[in-house]
This record gives sequence, structure tokens and C-alpha cells, in this order.
Amino acid sequence: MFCFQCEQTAKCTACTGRAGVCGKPFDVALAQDELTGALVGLACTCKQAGTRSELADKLIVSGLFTCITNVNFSKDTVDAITADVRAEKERIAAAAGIEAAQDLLLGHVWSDNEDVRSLKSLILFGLRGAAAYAYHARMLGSVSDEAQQAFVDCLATLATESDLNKLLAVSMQVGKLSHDVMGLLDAANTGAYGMPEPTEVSLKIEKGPFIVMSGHDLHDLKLLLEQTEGTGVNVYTHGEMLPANAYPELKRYPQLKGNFGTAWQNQQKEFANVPAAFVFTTNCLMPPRPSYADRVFTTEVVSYPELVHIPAAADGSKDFTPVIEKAKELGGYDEDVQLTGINGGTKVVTGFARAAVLSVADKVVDAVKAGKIKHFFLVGGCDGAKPGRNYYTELVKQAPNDTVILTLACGKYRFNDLDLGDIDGIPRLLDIGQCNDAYSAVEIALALADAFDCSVNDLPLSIVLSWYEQKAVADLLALLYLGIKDIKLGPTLPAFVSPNVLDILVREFGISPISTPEEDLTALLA
Ligand code: FSO
Ligand code: SF4
Repeated sequence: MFCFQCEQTAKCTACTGRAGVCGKPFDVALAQDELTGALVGLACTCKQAGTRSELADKLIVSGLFTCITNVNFSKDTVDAITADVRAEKERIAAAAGIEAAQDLLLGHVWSDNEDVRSLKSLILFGLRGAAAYAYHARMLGSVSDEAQQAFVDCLATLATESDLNKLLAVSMQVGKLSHDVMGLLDAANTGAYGMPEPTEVSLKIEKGPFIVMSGHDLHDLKLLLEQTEGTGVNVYTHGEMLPANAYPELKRYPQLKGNFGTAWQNQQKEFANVPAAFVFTTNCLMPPRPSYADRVFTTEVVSYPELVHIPAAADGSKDFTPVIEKAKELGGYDEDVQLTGINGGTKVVTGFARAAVLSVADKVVDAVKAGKIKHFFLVGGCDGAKPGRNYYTELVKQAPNDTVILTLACGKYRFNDLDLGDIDGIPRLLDIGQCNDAYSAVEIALALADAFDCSVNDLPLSIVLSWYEQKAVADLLALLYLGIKDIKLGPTLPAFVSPNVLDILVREFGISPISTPEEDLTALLA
């Protein structure tokens, strides 16, 4: 196998053995390469036929999403999608009276010239991330024809293009696509569940049966909340689902009690022997340990051999009865259990998405003009298991009292239980939401730039990103496409970025690796 798509890749180079660091076995890695090659074949066929189909659109989005880190560990389900992709490719070709395009052999990409390989990886991994966002939007009935065409166009270039400048331009197209689908998902989520409101989220687990839902899909959570009403089974969010507590149409369910645990990489420790059922709706699944494997369920594109999968019916409905029954059987705790965040805090606050922050924009602008807020930091992105991620905790802890920290995605668990106080009633720590809420962060930055009549790059704002998997690649490309410069990236730079491609990123976008919190704070505040 060859896989170097995530930050924890073996020796910061590539996973090449019998299994990846994430636990993905080599045969699943090969099956995912085959699926990706088939998706490229389908995209090329669509381009040659001058058409797409509803099924092709769906398969492209779900197929790309399936290959994200920590999503799918099951060769059977990956092979089944590949078979569907190939059948649809043949059908489209036959209908157009053309020969279907060949599937791409991913091995050719992995062994290509290192700069071509680097840019094609950037494109492919960005597409995978963007596909996850498009998938969630689709769950709520939001589909963009322009975005679907962009998936086809960008995927096809993996087979047809090797000019470095052109590939770089395609990576910016992926950035645009990523921004577009995040906008689509933002509209879909807020349209369905209302604008997130600042919300204090309890970390206490109440006695009695409970279910923990992880991942990003708000629609899945809504279905679970509908089905647990009146059952006596409580529901807690986990990982990236935490911001769901802030949506009016979700928080109104009294059995949605709060959040369980911290970021994804702590699950094997935090789930051990817990008397609850767990549902994974998207990426973040780690190979379950024996003490809790019998109570983990998957849904949508997530799959793991021997775990019970909750399928969607043709009309999109789902039956979570097996999850609810498992929670009842396990019974939960006999007494309330107070859990804490990484720093010992007993609650966290979320829901500072664009609407909440912009509703106090005047106050924020006044505080900046009065010199009470000197600087904003967007400390966002993924958490992960590798050492070096303490940087983000330290950066936030050491940021001066006249600075405001905006955050999003799962990296915030390193510091979201800290009480950083406020500046004239504006909390110093503002949790915007999930990784896809990078869209909301951009909207906030654009509104501030507008208020100060300058560009985002001229705001007293520093963006310090942590990355782990491919949605972070999509987020980064979206920021670069928007012309946002001088982003700091860590904890390590992606293995798939070649020295020459890094040179381009440094020259054109001012990207730089993180150093130490002290050094970076001094430089960023200078
Ligand atoms: Fe991923 Fe990163 Fe959203 Fe985390 S981009 S790893 S689970 O931040 O959050 O999906
Ligand atoms: Fe390795 Fe990451 Fe690929 Fe898993 S997803 S095989 S850890 S590079």
C-alpha cells in the first residue's frame, strides 16, 4: 500500500506496510485506490460524453468521502461502490455512443515526478475533503450543479494533466469548490436547524441510558433526536458534533444533554467500558477496542467490519432502533458523572458562528478602535495524536489578554474548556463550529475587513491552522483561493507537499510552518 494523505502518516513520509498508522489495512488502501481510479474514469467519461447523471454525481461525492482518513475500513463496502461507479461509467458511455474512459491507476500517480505527484495529491485530497461537505449538504437536499461539474472537471485532470502550472490552477479550482460547498452546507444547516446561538454545553453525563453521536452530520443527529423522544434515552454529542448543541432546532430536544469526551484521537481511551451506544456519522472512527466494540454503530459512508451499520432507506429515513435498544440494554451510569475537558473545565461554550459574532460586530469594531482588542487569532483545524500539538494549547494560553481567539474543528478540544474571560462582554474564546464552518470564519473576517475598510490580509488577524486529514486540506485550499496570506500551518507540513511545491506555497501565499508558541506570538503581534 501507499498512502500519505494524513498528518500521522508513517515516519512523516508514507504508510507502506501491512496497515496504515490509522489502522487501515493494506487491502482496504488498495481498494480505495481502485475506487479513486474508477471515479477518475467516470469523470473522464462524463466529460467525453458531455453529460453527467444524478447517480454519477452521488457516487463521486460518496466515493471521494469514503476514502477520507478514519471513515471506511471495510473492503467489501469500498468494492461495492467501485462496482457501482464502473457500471454507471459504462451506462453513460453506452448512452452517448462512446468508449468509456479507462480507470486511472493510482500507482502511476504515486510513482510520478514528485512535483506532479504533490500537486495531484493536493487536488485529490482537497476533493475528498470538499466531497464530505457536499455529502452533508446533499443529506439536507442541497445540491449544486456547478459544484458537481467542478468535481468532474478537477477529477478528470488527474488523468489528463501533468503541467505544473495547470495543476496549480486546478488546486485553486478545488479551493473555490471547497468554499462553494461549505457555503452550500452552511445554508443547508442553518436553513434546516436555525442560526447557531452561543450555548453553554455541559460535560456532565446524567444517570440512565445514553447514546453518544460523533462526526459532522447534523441530519443524523436530528433523526436520532426524533427517535429518542420519550424513550428515556439521553443523547450526547462527541468530537465534531459538539457545535450541534447550538442549533435552535436541535437544542430544543430536552434529551440532548451535552457533550461526551474530547477530540477523536482520545476515543479508544474515553470509550473504554462506557455503558452507552456510540454512533459514527462521518470520519473520526478509530479501530474499536474490545471493551466497547459491541456498542459502536456506523452510518452513511462510515463502515468497519463487524460493526452494525444503520442504513438509510430509499426515502432517506433511518431506523436507529438497534442503537436505542443497545443504550437501554447497557443502561448508562447509576449516578450522574461529571466529566471534564482536557484542562479540567466542566463546561464548554459553542455557537459563535457568523450570525452570533456579526450581531455584536459594532461592539467588536468599537473595542478594536478603542485599543481594547489588539489582535484576533483564528486557531483552527484538527486535533491528532502526535506530539507537538500542545503548541496550540500554549499559543492560546499565552495569547495576551487583549486578544480574541476564534476557533473551529476538533483542535479546539485542547483549550475549549479554559475560561479566557471577556473584553467588554465579548468572550475572548469564540467557538465558530465544525471544520466546515471555516466558511463562517471567512464570513466573519470579510465583515470585519469591510467594517475597517481594508482587506482580510490587512486585519489584525493571524490564522494558525492545525491539520490532520483531507477536510483540512480542502479548508486550506479555500483560504488560499480567497487570497488569504501568511497562514501558519502545523504541527508538521504535509508529506505530500514536495520541496518545490512548498516553495510555491511560501512564495505566492506566505505559508509558513509553526515554530514555538513564544516565537510565533512575538512575530504575529509585532
Ligand atoms: Fe477533520 Fe480536522 Fe472535522 Fe476534525 S478537518 S479532523 S474530526 O478537525 O474536524 O473533520
Ligand atoms: Fe497512513 Fe493516514 Fe493513509 Fe491512514 S490515512 S494509511 S495513517 S497516511
